[in-house]
Amino acid sequence: LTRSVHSVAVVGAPFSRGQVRAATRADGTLSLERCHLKDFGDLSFTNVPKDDPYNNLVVYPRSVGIANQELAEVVSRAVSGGYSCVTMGGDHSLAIGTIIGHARHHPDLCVIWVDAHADINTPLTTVSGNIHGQPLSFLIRELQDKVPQLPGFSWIKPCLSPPNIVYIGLRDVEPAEHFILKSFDIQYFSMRDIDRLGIQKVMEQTFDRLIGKRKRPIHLSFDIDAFDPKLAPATGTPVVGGLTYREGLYITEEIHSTGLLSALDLVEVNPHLATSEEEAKATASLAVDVIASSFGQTREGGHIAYDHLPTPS
Ligand code: B3U
Ligand code: MN
Ligand code: MN
Repeated sequence: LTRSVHSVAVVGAPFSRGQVRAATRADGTLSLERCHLKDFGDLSFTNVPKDDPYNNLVVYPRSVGIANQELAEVVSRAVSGGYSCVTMGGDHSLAIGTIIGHARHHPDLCVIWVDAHADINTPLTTVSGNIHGQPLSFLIRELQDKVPQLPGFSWIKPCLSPPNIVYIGLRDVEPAEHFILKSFDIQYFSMRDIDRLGIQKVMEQTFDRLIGKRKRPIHLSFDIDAFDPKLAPATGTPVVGGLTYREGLYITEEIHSTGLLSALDLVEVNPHLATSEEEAKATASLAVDVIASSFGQTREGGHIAYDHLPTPS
């Protein structure tokens, strides 16, 4: 009954310049059953002085650029070392670095993006100016003739194509983002789709699309704001009507059972935005549940703690 031990690298990326409000690493210690954990520590990002907005709008481009360049190095080192790589954010702009770093070793990876938001604005369509609303625009090859080069972004090599991305949980998509999803035929399951199909069909169709024809490594980019704000209040841009706890964990349980999870981002947990200690704790422990479940913790219990029953003497 014993399962093979999984090697998991944990990277802290307490990075907040992709959005205006600060974000921090989901706190608390992480321990995973059946996993050998290697802590790569918290990255200390380079401070970029005079990081003026691009176009008077897109904030901290150089800081975001260089932080992601460093993060990509660490993730690619972890993945080439045989680890599955967990990155704890930090805001969602860090997915630029984790996905590029992951793709250096696994160019054929696919992405499951669990989020209330599509995070696919270009620097020319963004309204907020925050780069955490734009990471996918820098990663999709087919979009590059619509994406200007930001200062600090020259190292970036887009590594994704529309058929290799599926979104789950969308419910706050801007008009330009919707146009991109439709014109590039990017698959998404909005909250409405989840209501109609149920989370089980959603996962079936997700895997049909991404790994139906060919097995490939999965990059799960999980924004905690995909959950309903009642469950995950400590986040920067909560949106009503999100995933239930059960839907969220079903997603990660199914991803675990493919055996293909190779990197995971857990982002947008921000204890500073909680209005009470309980809110901060609830959000952080939800994040830990998502990670544990992605690496094999099941709701029906473990299979390793007991391998025989005590006999009466
Ligand atoms: N779409 C908006 C809001 C947003 C995106 N991601 C988050 N918020 N977390 C934007 O800023 O581009
Ligand atoms: Mn996001
Ligand atoms: Mn989001």
